[in-house]
Amino acid sequence: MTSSRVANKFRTAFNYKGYEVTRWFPGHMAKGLSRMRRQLRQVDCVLEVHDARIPISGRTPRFQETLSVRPHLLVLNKMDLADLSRKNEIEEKLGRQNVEHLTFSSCNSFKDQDVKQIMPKVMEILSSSPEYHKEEDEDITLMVIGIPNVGKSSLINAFRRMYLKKGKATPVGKDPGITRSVLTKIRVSDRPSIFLLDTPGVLSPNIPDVETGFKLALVGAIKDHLVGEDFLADYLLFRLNRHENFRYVEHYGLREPCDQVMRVLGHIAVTMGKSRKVRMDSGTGAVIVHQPNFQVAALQFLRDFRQGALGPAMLD
Ligand SMILES: Nc1nc2c(ncn2[C@@H]2O[C@H](COP(=O)(O)OP(=O)(O)OP(=O)(O)O)[C@@H](O)[C@H]2O)c(=O)[nH]1
Ligand SMILES: [Mg+2]
Repeated sequence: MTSSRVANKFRTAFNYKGYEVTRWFPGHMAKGLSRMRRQLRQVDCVLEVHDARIPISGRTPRFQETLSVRPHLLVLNKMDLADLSRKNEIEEKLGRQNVEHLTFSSCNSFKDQDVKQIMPKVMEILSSSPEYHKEEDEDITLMVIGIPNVGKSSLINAFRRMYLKKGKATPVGKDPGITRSVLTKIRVSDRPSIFLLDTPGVLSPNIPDVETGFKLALVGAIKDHLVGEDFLADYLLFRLNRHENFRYVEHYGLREPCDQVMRVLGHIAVTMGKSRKVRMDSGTGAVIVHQPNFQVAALQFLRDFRQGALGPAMLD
């Protein structure tokens, strides 16, 4: 069967009816944003980090409004997890949204090739900025901003590793909302003398639509329970099939691609040996039956996707 004939069997649109994404704008985000605004005067350039798998959606409009008074570089990070076959189209779209300076990076590899290009770009942007007048030995301060979990703190640690040969200065973690303390100033280079301000991930107080919420949750920028793991797993399956990315079939040992999430999750749960006991009424009394643990399977499916085990992704 050719891949396009296989794809015809699948949903061509996801039915969002009845789905909701719970609002998530905790106090540390509001506080963070107002502190960031106040500190702007000391900042020479803003590095906005975003996830390369959602290059267009999910950026916070408030950043653009309030922080755009400073030179700006958009860093699309986690490129190791992204399908960048439509890179030119992405660059054009962002150009139309007034993104003048853009670069891609991955801070998961110790080669740091892509991270190495960032500082020279920043220097280029600064030297072409009309307001920028600095002596050679003056400190340069960059503020790293972005939504949660895109790799802001990882990027800072990568710079330190690269330029100072020093270990982690700011904690990173797989869940969104790791950096909470506002504006930690971290030295990343001696010559030139460069400091980076790490900031907490900040979302829009209201996520504009359910689809954006699903995309943000899939890349781990918001917590799963705001959408619901089972809905999210269904959305992931829809996206994989829609893009004819059938790596999951081999990864989980399925016979063929499938558009029914419960069947896929049931198979994953059985392969993992995960079942749960459920009380059922048999008509003559309650009996305990063993069912596949769909919840555990959904979490595994999401985890595998986020780690790149199901292939590179592009959600926009
Ligand atoms: N695959 C991959 N993972 C990355 C990359 N950069 C960061 N990560 C991982 O993404 C997760 C989040 O990284 P952080 O640096 O804590 O992200 P953050 O933007 O500072 O997150 P908050 O502080 O929660 O806003 C961690 O598990 C990192 O190891 C990358 O380029 N590729
Ligand atoms: Mg952080």
